[in-house]
Amino acid sequence: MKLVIQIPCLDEEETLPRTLAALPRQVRGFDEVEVLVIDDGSRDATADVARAHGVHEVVRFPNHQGLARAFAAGLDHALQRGADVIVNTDADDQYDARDIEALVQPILRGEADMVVGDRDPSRLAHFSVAKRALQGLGSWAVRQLSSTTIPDATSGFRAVSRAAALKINVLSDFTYTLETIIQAGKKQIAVTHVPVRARPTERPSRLFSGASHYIRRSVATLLRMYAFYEPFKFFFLMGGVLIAASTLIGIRFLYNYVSDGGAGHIQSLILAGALLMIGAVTWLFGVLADLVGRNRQLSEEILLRMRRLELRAGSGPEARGAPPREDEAAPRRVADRRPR
Ligand SMILES: Nc1nc2c(ncn2[C@@H]2O[C@H](COP(=O)(O)OP(=O)(O)O)[C@@H](O)[C@H]2O)c(=O)[nH]1
Ligand SMILES: [Mg+2]
Repeated sequence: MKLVIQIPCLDEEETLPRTLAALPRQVRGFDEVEVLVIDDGSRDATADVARAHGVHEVVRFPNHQGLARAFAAGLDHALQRGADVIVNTDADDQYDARDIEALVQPILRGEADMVVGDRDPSRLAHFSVAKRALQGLGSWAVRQLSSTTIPDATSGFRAVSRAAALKINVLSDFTYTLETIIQAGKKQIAVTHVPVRARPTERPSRLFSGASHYIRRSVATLLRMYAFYEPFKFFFLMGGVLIAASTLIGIRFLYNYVSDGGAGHIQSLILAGALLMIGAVTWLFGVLADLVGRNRQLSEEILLRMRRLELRAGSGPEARGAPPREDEAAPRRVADRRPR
């Protein structure tokens, strides 16, 4: 069994040595522990610092591509290295590396394929009241959308099994945290959480430039995720609001028509008609978006099979001819073929 610990980094030369020094060299249940650093085009010496501290692989982007891409690239490289379990942690030493052992346990016991470290943000003294409230709200929205019970959705301290890492497709170009939980919920990836310790970090966030940036990006991410994973509901709701408004205005027109002949209220009639049409078209969009969504499911299935074939040609359990896990999906005649 191999554990790969991945750390996405942006300009982390200062805190990375401390983070790396704290990582466990051995973890119960694993024969090997490796460290992978993804340097997202840092302008400081992050990659050199990582190499100097003996990490097993540094993936360096020539330009800045964002945390979500770095996370996804990390999963890809960890899979290529033959990881059975992948742990993601932050470079700012926020998460206590001693908790890695607890984080991987639900996967080792076969109870989950994704484990999110729960910092209990409502009680984190070093978070401001506003940050705690925002995180609480964001986590609540993610729970609604994903039908999971994850209390701390923005936590970057996570463990994912090989099977889950193969299935996850990060599409956001901002952060992976919310999207991966929603995907886990939608793709029937068993997800759970364990309590972890978190330390205050003094350095400014690399991810957000301030509270308003944080809110804008999080709301945009959640709205997009909702449209993406529940397209029919999303457009049905939007169309419903328009049609409800059209009905109210229409009733107002009818009332005026009956009471005083409707003279001078023709604008209401036009507005009601226009809203009704836009609402109906929005519902039609919902049907289209639903069909597109089905198509995406097929594409994701193809991607999953391709990843397996790719990995089979390279290294890792697939290359050694290990059969895919039972629950990884339905009949897979192509993927099940032994390598020649
Ligand atoms: N690759 C990459 N990593 C990032 C980016 N922004 C933040 N990170 C890394 O993601 C982790 C969490 O970032 P941090 O600034 O601590 O976020 P916060 O704790 O949510 O404020 C750290 O390891 C950062 O180096 C980015 O744009 N690209
Ligand atoms: Mg941090």
